[in-house]
Amino acid sequence: MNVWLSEEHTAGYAVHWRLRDIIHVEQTPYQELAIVDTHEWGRALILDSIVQTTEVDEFIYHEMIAHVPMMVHPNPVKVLIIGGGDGGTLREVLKYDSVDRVDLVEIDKQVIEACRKYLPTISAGFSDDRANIIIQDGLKYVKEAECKYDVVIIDSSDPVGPAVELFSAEFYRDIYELLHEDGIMTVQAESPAFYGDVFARVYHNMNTIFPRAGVYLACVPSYVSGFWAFGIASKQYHPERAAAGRKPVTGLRYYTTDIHQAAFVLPPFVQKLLER
Ligand code: AG3
Repeated sequence: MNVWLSEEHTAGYAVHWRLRDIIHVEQTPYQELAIVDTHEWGRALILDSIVQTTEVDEFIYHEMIAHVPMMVHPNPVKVLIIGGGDGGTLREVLKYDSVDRVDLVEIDKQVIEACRKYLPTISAGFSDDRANIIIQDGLKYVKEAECKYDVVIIDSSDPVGPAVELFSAEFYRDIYELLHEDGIMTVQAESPAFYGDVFARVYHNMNTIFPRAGVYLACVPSYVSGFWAFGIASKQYHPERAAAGRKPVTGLRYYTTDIHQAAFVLPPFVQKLLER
């Protein structure tokens, strides 16, 4: 099969993925959803022609968005994930015995259904009894929810259309209210190389609401530029290192407590994006 998926990153830069197979395509009320099989990256979830996750490198993104906050908190019990319909972040959070419930709020139930069917290694966490799936708009959920969380993770798609609000200070304020007094939030913050304005905006918005805010980096090869950022905001704990004496769960392939600290070291050009 000589079919290529073309992912346009900017008006002048695109990446092409040669496909082995198109496994599933459907139009949901929110987006065009596809599961494809690639040559070197395994299967991938594609939403509106944007690669959201691939079987080969998803562990990097999911370990870094989940284990950094989970290791800063000394004893996370209740966790909220906004988005994350593929289940990768959920799978990582469920690795902690201290966790007794994870609420996952995803707007598009068809993403969850397709990932459960076609991406079983990523979506395995959905069958865990501690996973509570809520099909709702995350913006609405955080305004109305009454329970409190130790860790909130925003695993969103790019800030396009309705997802724009998931990067706003107002949304972060609602999450602040949902966190316990020592709670922590992490967000995916796009590429500092290509979307420096989004990345800087995430940081400043977090900084206006939370006493501590930081950003950290990881290499996620299948994402735009491969150079990816996360934002972390904390009410109390210092986000740049794991809580004293805390040991990572076994079997991780990217996260270590040394990587955790190293990820917060920013090259000067990235640091500069954060200056106002
Ligand atoms: N979360 C962030 C994907 C952003 C990718 N953007 C891009 N390639 N332009 C995806 C969900 C992973 N659980």
